[in-house]
Amino acid sequence: MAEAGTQELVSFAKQGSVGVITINNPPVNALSPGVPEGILKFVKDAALDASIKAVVLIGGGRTFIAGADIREFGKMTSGKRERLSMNPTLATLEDSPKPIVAAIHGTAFGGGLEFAMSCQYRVAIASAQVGQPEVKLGLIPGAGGTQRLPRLAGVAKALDMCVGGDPISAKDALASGVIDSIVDGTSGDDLLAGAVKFAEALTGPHTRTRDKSAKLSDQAGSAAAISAAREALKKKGRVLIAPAAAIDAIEATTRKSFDEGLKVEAELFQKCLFSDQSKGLIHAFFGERAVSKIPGIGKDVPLIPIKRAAVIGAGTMGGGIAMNYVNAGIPVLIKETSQELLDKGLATIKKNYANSVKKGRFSQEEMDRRMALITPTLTYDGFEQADIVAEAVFEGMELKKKVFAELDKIAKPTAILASNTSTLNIDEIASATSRPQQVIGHHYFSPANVMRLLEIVRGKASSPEVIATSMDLSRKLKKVGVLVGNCRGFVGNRMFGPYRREAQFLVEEGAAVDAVDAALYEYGMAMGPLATGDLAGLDVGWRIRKEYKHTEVAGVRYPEAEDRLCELGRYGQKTGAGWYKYDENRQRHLDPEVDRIVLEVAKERGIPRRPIDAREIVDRCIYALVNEGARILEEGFALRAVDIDIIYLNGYGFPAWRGGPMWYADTVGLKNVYERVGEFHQAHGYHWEPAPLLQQLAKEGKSFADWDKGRE
Ligand code: 3H9
Repeated sequence: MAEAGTQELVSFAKQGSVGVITINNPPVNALSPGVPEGILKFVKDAALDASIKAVVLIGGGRTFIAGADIREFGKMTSGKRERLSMNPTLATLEDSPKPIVAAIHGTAFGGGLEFAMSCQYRVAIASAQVGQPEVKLGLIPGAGGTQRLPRLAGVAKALDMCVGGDPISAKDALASGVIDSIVDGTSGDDLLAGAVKFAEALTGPHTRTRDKSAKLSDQAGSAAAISAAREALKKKGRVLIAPAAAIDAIEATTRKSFDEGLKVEAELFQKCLFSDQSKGLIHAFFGERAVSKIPGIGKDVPLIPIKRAAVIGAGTMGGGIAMNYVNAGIPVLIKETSQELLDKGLATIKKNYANSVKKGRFSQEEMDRRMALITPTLTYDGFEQADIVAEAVFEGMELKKKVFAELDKIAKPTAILASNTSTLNIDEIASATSRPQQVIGHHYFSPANVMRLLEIVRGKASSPEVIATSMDLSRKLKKVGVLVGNCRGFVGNRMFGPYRREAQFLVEEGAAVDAVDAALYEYGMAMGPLATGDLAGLDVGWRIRKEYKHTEVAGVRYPEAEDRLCELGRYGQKTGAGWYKYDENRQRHLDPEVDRIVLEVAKERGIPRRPIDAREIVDRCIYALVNEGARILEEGFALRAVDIDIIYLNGYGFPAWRGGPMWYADTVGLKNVYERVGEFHQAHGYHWEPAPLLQQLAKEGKSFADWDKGRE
């Protein structure tokens, strides 16, 4: 969003006695420099114009203001731009002698809602949404939102919106007092007509939101709502700055005057803005959008229309993939090898949908509609009509090649043939067909209907149309699609190998199983690496290790204990035991049998046992990710470091506020990371050979973000 002249960013017109201020800052009318100034100028002009009775503030294009210009925050924290408070501007709007009506379509988010709340009235079309999502960027509202929203909607509602960060509908906004009216119609023109009519009808004195109540201490239930919000945060057990700051700022409305409350908000906003958490979350926000941009594949590449899909395999993955298509309204054929497996797969899908109905996510009619989009089959009949076929059979090269050879005979020439392999070579799979340009990897993460990540694996022949359509489809399926290269384990699992290897080595060297998991949980991972292994099934990795046994380097240390667990049938949660043992409620407990196995391995292999602290546990596991990530980058299997981050945030439970492993390494400083990797190399040898790119960037005093910039 480039800085432009006030005239271009904000314009003014008159409709009878109503002045209309329009913001023209596509795509989302963010409050970039020039926008607040433009609005202020026209509000002041209107105040002096005797022919104007009231003002409408509206967004041009598809939305009202979607918030502050997030790109500006980085400039502020790096000292490139001064942070100017928006409060004097908003006070002028609120003090306007002519009533201002904010006319909302699309989204009034963050600073956008704060602008709207400073107007005397707010109207919206029914499809509009309003929200204070700042917390998702590690921030709190910074232009009076924490002080005005509770005065309009009450403390409890303001807590919901500012601490949770989710938007609310126009209907909800009307019911809770955030807006004053819903205008008929669906378009921006309908909104403008309705808002002008609303403005023309205004008479009498108008209250300012900030005057609605001096203090809110008298409001029923506010104290209880505040302590409930604090309790709920405590239960989450994570130390996130922004949600706690949002509660503190809202609490100020119950103890202080509006102006004093604004000061509290400003201090807390500043603290959040300069936090690493906010920087990590903002990196994640832009990263999610950056991954959709593929060098060499522009908007001119034609997309293959996806109207019908087919899935081979009705197991856990196949069923989840079919649900994704159906949820996006795409009819799907689902094929199995026996009626029994087909029935089982369908029953699981039905159960998942029934759970959603039970939880009130959608109605029974909606579930029936979705189920009707699924056609179970034991044959390839109808596959010739599918625009995409997703293969989700057992992970084995011979079987996959057989399936692709069959598909080659049946599928239409333009169909995308997508394999859900998590490790196998896409080019080899494609070689079973006469059309490798149509073949691509669509690697979903379990449960496939829930996890947001979709690794899109580009084979050497995958066509630009197939890649562009896959990226576009990922959005339609509400996934974050990240394009990766065809190496063993692709990006996510290739890095996960060294991460889990270190966790196992640490146990063999003396760390307790639960100490390893606790250290990484405390770091912010959704779950520790050993517990994650138990959840995913230890046999999966064991099978892969056996398949690749021939690639092991003689004399190089191998994580032995997990193989022993598997040999004993301890595959994790599904067998009631793995690194932990599990009770009937799937609660995990430490198991002395595991300690015995680990000690046996350490003794046999001559591994010295020693106390290991949480810092070493975290550094060993996280830097193993970073070192492998650096290799992947250099070898070109990920387009950018941020792509790796987005994979880890959406598929591996990496904490969003740390921005992803590569961003985290940047925050530590690559020089420091490189030195630590060097220490581990000295102590543990082979596995810790520093990645050349890590070494190079560390020596040049650069970051992974610098590497990405060099590739823009
Ligand atoms: C705030 O307001 C703090 C205040 O309290 C205090 C100070 C006043 N800034 O998501 P899309 C870009 S904090 C800059 O693909 P959609 C985005 O990067 C802010 N850029 O579209 C993308 O660029 P590109 C509170 C922004 O239709 C393009 O716009 N507000 C901003 O799927 C299209 O975005 C928020 O947190 C922005 N604020 O979704 C809202 N927003 O094309 C954040 C978007 O180059 N934004 N861009 O990749 C959103 O949630 C979604 O973008 C939105 C549209 C729902 C608005």
